[in-house]
Amino acid sequence: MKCRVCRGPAVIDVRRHNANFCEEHFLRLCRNQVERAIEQHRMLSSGDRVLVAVSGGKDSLAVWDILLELGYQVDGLYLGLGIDGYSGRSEAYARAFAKDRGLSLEVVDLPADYGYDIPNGARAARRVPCSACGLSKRHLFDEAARRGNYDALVTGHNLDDEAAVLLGNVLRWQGEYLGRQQPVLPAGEGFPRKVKPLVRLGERETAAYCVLRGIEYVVEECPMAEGNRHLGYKEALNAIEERSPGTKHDFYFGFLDRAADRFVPVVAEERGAVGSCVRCGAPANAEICAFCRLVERAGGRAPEAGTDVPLLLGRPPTGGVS
Ligand code: Q46
Ligand code: ZN
Ligand code: ZN
Repeated sequence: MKCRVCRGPAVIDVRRHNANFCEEHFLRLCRNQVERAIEQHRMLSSGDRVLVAVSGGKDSLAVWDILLELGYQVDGLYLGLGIDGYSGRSEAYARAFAKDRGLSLEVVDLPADYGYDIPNGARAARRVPCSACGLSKRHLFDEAARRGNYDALVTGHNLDDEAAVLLGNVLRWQGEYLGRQQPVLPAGEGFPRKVKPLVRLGERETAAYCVLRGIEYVVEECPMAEGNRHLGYKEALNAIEERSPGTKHDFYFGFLDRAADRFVPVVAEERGAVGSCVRCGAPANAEICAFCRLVERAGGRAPEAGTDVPLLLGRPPTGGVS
């Protein structure tokens, strides 16, 4: 197996590109793909202050690392979900990554700061765990980005994630969700710009990137994911990809090129009609936002004003996160 670029010994094959790469040229490929995604979709500008949502897994640590390599100023935000064992291990990887590199990491912890955890809170609120989790993440990531005055919020969604979500949304023709499938959601009405710089990389590639860069990450999957639909869609797409490499890429980027625009007005309508939550001040379509309702039903509590002091590691933040 020889590297396509230098003909030296290859360490990985990327069937989608029908090519093998040595370590140096694979790492370069990953950076190039991220750079290309950022340029193509106008995700970030040089000088942007960026907040990355870090889970301790391969994708979010890889995107943090690549964005730093590309010269962006990036701080991290870790959200503790209170999932037995898994959350503690994930947090340890996120903290170690930040500490070793002198980076700023904000830690928000659902049990300590909001009085509920995902498994019990979801049960009390009669939601499935991933729904309570997704709502909590969206609200708290948005809130941290606003509070810290960041230009953009980065998530580690990769090509496998986006293709699987797209498959799920297409199977049910969920217009509002299809409108959100853009790799960039522009800022507006209290929402930060949200970007997904890993959309041109598959999860096998982000895992290999971490291994080659010596980045340690939590390998186990969240135990709540077991049996959820999203995993089923990933498995189905993996089976198709195995037979026809490049299908995930063509499915997702074909959607972006030919169909995604049709669904954007649905999101614009949804985002346009916002007022403010009377409890937390976040943008909301009702008197009390969905997150505050979830906290209440989950038996938690919103932190009193001034007591929500995030933990910071590494160098002090350069902006409003304190
Ligand atoms: S963390 Fe949360 Fe995922 Fe775990 S509870 Fe579900 S949504 S599976 S990305
Ligand atoms: Zn090479
Ligand atoms: Zn609220």
